[in-house]
Amino acid sequence: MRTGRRGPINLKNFIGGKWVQARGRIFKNLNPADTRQELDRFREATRDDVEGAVLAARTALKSWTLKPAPKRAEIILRAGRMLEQNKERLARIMTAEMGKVLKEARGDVQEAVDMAYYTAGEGRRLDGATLPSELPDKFAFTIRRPVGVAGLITPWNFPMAIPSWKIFPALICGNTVVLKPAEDTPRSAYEFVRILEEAGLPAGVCNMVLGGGETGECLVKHPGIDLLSFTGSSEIGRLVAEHCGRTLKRCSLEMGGKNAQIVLADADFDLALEGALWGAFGTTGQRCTATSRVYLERRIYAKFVKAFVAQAKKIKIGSGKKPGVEMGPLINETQLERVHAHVTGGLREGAHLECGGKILKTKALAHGHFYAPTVFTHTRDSMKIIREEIFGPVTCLIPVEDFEEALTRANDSAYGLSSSLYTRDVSLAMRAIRDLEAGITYINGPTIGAEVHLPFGGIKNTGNGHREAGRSSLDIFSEWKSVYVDFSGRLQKAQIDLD
Ligand code: UN1
Repeated sequence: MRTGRRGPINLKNFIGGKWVQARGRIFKNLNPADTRQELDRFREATRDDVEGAVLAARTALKSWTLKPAPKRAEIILRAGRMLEQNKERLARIMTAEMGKVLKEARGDVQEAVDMAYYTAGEGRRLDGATLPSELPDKFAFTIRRPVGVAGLITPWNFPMAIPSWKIFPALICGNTVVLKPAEDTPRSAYEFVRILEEAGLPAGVCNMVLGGGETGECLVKHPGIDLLSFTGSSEIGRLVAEHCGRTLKRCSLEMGGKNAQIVLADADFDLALEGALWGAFGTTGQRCTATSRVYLERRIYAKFVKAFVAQAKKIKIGSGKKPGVEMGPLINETQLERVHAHVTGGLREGAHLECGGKILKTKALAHGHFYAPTVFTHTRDSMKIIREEIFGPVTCLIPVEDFEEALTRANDSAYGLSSSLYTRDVSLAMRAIRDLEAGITYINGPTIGAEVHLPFGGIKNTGNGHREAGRSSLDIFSEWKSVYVDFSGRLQKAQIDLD
């Protein structure tokens, strides 16, 4: 993404049901596999543009809230069908602007379809609880109320799936929203919002402002926003949380990961190998759930390193559109430089580079942000490549004596998103399920691959106690109200009238 001066502006903001041009700088949407190809242009939303979007969302709030949830669900269901019907087209758009291989882009769209269908079902549920009262002739129950206007800030690595985790639950609960998608993937967001519009979402219920960090900051700080849901780095997440702490806005954060896969000697070796490769290099390592540490029981360590490195070297790299390509580019130059800086830092700290560690500049790849699959061994736990999120195709293979050591070292992290154990030992699998400090644990599966009907999120620096997707997402986007109905006809005093 660059700023520039000329060219037609084809992407606009969506405010109050209208596509309107923003007033800020011009941004270009470039193909990360070949940056000579400009895909789109848009103007960054300014403070005034954000103001308009929040106002539109606030204006639409009352009637949307009063619309029965099953009716809100009908629109979400229609949007799900349209996403499904357009899956191939949307996946191609996504691959072009984001770089992930087509198969994965289809998966990303599918995740949004799944989320739409799952959430539409909630339209006829959205249940509270009916509870006994301690007093006679008194009824007690709970209902969900919307929070209000939700600001949604989404990243570029899952340009449809992650917006769907936020938009659909927010809408089903009766909130209105302002979406600020990542500036690197504006087109996917544009297509998503257009589908919502065509599915019949009333004007102002979902608004979109395009732009970078400044637009995001305007949204976060706008007093008309009641709730912020953010997915991105822990660094920015902390700033969002600080502001929300001061202003008492609700905020749900989904941030980084430093996910570990443990492989015990009794595991199915080939299965664990395949899982680790997919976890480390799928989406070019640009997943918060990516496998960046692999703890291997010493008995299988050498064999695993040899096989893993051999496979990593064979990964076919190129444009995600090309059949047979297994790994696409990184999203932009900043990320490319960042990943490379992590790798050179690792080398400086004394880690051993088994393969990769370089920006790829062959003739075919010269115009994209391609990085070689990178494997480190001989690391120390204090190294930055072991401690910090890299968000690229870089992983570390680490020998351990046994399960106990693997568990301790896997847990020795500031993050706690995903985790995995490969073993045939049921008791150790149960120990891992209980003791791995993470929001997600896979047994005999890689650290990536979450399904939409289960809670998604993590502990420590990964999150702030909320879970997206699943039923738990409803708790982000609704407030509980407790209701007491007294039909005794007299004043009854809880905790005082004991007989
Ligand atoms: C992310 O890692 O950034 O579990 C989101 C997965 C996907 C979502 C990942 N369903 O890998």
